[in-house]
Amino acid sequence: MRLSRYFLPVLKETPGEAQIVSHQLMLRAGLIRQTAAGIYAWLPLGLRVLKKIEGIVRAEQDRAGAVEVLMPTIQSAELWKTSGRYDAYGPEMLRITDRHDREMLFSPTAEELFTTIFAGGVRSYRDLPRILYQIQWKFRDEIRPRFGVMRGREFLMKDAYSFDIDLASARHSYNRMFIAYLRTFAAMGLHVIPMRADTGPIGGDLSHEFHVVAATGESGVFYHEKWEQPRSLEVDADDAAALQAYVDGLNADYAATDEKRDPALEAATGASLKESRGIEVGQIFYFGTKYSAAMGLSVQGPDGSAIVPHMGSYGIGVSRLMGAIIEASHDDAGIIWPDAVAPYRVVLINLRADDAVCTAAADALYAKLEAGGVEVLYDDRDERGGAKFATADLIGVPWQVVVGPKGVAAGTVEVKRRGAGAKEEMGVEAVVARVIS
Ligand code: 5CA
Repeated sequence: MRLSRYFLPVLKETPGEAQIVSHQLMLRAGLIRQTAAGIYAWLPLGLRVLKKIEGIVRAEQDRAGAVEVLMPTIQSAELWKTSGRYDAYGPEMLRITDRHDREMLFSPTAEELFTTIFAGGVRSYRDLPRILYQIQWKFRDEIRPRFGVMRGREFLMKDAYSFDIDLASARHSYNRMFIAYLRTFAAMGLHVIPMRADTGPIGGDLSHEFHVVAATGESGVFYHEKWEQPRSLEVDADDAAALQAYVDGLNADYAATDEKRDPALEAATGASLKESRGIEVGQIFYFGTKYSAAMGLSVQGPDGSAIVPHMGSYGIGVSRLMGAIIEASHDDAGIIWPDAVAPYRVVLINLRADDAVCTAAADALYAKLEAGGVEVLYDDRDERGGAKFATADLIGVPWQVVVGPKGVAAGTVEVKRRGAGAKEEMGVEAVVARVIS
């Protein structure tokens, strides 16, 4: 993509309304714009990152055996009256009246709808277990939307729902999602700690939140210092017993959110206990038959009797993750995207767009990188070098390739890894291999 034809409205000044660095950088780097309190437009660069994050979430859900669907954002109030949550959800639910005075709402989560749709399509215990998921916009009329996409009103969520014949099977589904979550966040370059958590308005008695440790996090978190080391994620998720042992092993090292502090376990953790703040990027719940019973989901068991499936639900804050990744990976000059979620792999800078020879060399390298399947943002604008470097650092693309008149004369370009600092001169032929490696 040529920057001369792109839409990248970067800001020189830090917007006054943004209190935390990720929000400031998302505005400055032209990723998002606020259109109303807690509601954002996704600009081209931000949308690319959102799609990358979504892609990683999707790949790990698919790998865990979950099946993708897409539910509507606008739902009928009837559905929510059936479960009793229409009144219980309170002012966070955005209620809408249509032209026929029918009560509708913008979905803040989707247990009721998934349970109802699933109920309409299964008959027998042989149709279980199943996990369905979607990646869809949600709306919660948060009393205090803040920190940009971290606590928005409209936000993108991956929500999954599991249906199992009994508790043991439901535990296996829960554990599958548990490991899928750890793999998802690791693939984005994030260090995430699973914490024992409260269940809140979703209900149930077993829940974990997944937190990125960051000073700007909204939750207080407490964890064993062992959690500061990365964990091996090698376990066979199809082997229920092995997976349970793996999850039990993780849970043996204390980690809990503020609301779920467990004095006895905490005391046992003793001096090894770390206290910090965390950004909740995901939460998983097991809640038994709460929604299946309410929504009339039952299947025929092996002996012909009716069985009410056990359920869990599993959320990931897809749009919030972008803020969390930036909180975890930036410097004074801007964002440092982990490779897996970077909007482009390379920013190619033509230092002298007014010089025909330099421009011809930069054009040729651009064509070569594109032909090599590399995602390139080509800064072909007629601007000063300093401004181009500042933009490149701000938007945080992992590789910066600089074409200047001196190098062109010598047949070389400059290659720099964002965040690493050191520059390297190399022949044009070597560039593609380097940025792909
Ligand atoms: N039904 C369950 C699981 S699908 C559920 O709604 N869980 S949740 O309430 O924990 O939301 C899932 C994830 O969405 C959270 O972990 C968080 O990362 C993200 N999230 C929740 N509220 C917001 C918000 N206001 N802005 C951005 N992300 C949010």
